[in-house]
Amino acid sequence: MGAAMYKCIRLVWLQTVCWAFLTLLGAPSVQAGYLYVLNDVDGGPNQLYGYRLDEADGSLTALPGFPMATGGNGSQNLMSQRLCFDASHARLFVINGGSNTLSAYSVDLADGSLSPLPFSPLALPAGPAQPVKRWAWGAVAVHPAGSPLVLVRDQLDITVKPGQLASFIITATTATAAAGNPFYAGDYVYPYALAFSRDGGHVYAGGNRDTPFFGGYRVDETTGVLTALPGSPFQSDGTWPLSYAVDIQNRLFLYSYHNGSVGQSEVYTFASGVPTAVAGNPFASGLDDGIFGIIHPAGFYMVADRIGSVVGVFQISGTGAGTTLAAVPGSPFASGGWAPTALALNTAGTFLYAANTGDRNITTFAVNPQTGALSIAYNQAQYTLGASGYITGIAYAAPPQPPPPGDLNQDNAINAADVALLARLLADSLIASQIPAPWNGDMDQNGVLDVLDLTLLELFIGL
Ligand SMILES: [Ca+2]
Ligand SMILES: [Ca+2]
Repeated sequence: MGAAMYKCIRLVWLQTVCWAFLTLLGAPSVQAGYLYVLNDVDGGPNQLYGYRLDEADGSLTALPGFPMATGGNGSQNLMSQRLCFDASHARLFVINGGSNTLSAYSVDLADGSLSPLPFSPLALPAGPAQPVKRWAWGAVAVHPAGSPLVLVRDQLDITVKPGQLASFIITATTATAAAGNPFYAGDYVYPYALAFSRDGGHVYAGGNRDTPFFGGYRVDETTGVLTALPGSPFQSDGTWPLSYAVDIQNRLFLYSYHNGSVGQSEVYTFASGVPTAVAGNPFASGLDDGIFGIIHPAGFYMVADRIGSVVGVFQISGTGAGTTLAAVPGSPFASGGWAPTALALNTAGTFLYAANTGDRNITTFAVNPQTGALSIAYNQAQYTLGASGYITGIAYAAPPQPPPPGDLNQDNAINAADVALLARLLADSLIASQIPAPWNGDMDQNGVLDVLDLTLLELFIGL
């Protein structure tokens, strides 16, 4: 067996072991999570569906009081990110495309009920042209620390600079527009999808048209101001770059069309937020219409294929520029409904939820954490999420995760900065009581901080 292959296998093993540690750490305090789904009603009142999860078997129980109207109208737009959850403050945000507003809620994690925040509904920056649906805001995402909140749109009007972002500083009682709202996305950047880097310092958008360009922006966490990164817009290998997801090693995953026709997945590493394609880019996907991406904690990139009504699962191997993606055996997996548009995972990573816009139902997949294989555990009846409308967002809501072992500086990513901190702890021979409690470098969770932990951490990020 070659050294490279051996290292690769060791890394896969390590990724799974680290995920198992995460699950174990979370186990004593596992609290049932909730699932919210948006039925986007073109020109009518948007409907929010709410469910309590059974974290043991993945089943869904409708919450009392749902579906509930968001207080704003929808617009079809066939979007997939019009709903997002801020785990750090238990807040839920919903775009009402037809009313050009944002509904914002505080989620009671004891019973799943929603209470509007004082600034809800928030008026969003107006567009330059009618009709409304041609310039409606398409996607929303929130900084890992809860602020700012960023929205994107492609106005589908090439007579004006069409791609825009908007940013708001969020508190418990206020939403303040960043100076300069809305921001120009950049030439040939037509936002459909949106994702933050792990530390929230940067945000990425693009994917609504057949250009290879996507934008990257620096996020000022105090003012909310977004500034194009040097070199933005960036060029992907294919067109329509979307389905963004960023993993714990701060790598960007996306889906695009090689030569405008063949679906593929891509990986980028960041240097000060600027993306660089990994050496093996792009990777075969076996998908046709990847529309939404999510990272499973055991090291899988999962993509909903709307036209194919399937979900692709790709094993992430290697690190840094040597990162590769390969479809797991059995991928893609048939969804339990027509046209999945968005995905959500529970905290433990044991269940994947696909929102199918064609049949307006949710498929519950059980996830095999060793292989990444999906099997349907439950499937809602057709039209459970309404007799009409489009499903344009799904969000899992639960208390925030404890920081994983290895993220010593608590910036949500595991990288060289954490290795440097751990090396310093060991070099200084600090005893346990001298180490700041959140500096969790005990990778093998044996209660002892030693050189083995440093080796594990270095292996994990490929040093
Ligand atoms: Ca870190
Ligand atoms: Ca240890």
